Amino acid sequence: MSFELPKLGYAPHELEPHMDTRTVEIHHGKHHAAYTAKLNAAVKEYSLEGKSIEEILSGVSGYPSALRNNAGGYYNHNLFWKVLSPRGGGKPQGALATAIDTDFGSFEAFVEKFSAVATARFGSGWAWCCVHKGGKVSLCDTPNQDNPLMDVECCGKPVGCGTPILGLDVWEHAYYLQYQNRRPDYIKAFFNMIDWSVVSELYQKHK
Ligand code: MN3
Repeated sequence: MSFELPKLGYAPHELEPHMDTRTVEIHHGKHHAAYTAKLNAAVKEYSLEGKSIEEILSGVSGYPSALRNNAGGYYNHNLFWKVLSPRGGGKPQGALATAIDTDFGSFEAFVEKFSAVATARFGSGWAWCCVHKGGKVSLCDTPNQDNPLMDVECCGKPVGCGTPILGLDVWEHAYYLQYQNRRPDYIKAFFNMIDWSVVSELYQKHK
């Protein structure tokens, strides 16, 4: 039993014009696929067969960086593709919308703060919106393929940044072909692809 590269819920060209076909093909078919293959090799090497990806992430600090980088790369990209949709955009509804209004003031303020976090992440990494037990939502960012589920520092804390419900890949491989160095344009485009019904489901599941 090994981890599988999840199929996309859309054809690569369907995220146009927000994300170009070639970027989706390379990002999913090469980068994400490579993280998946290397994760499976690390799982075998460290005898972690049968553990869920969440279990592996919660203990990565005890293993060499090959496990941290590839378990993170696998989980992070799974979430990334899952929350995108050709029918994305708009705003969240229901309990998630209420939580965002409570914790950020408004959806517009949330978008502004998330974009600022994603823009400020130096070099390669991720910007996250996470949910906490009780329903609060918060933002954080991590370097490389780290994420808030790992038992490594996030936001200066050892644990406690919550469970990701939305993740934005700000590695250059995620946007360079289409946007070159214009990361802020890519971040704007991201909000035109988010399927808020999927993010809401994750919110309900993990709050
Ligand atoms: Mn990536």
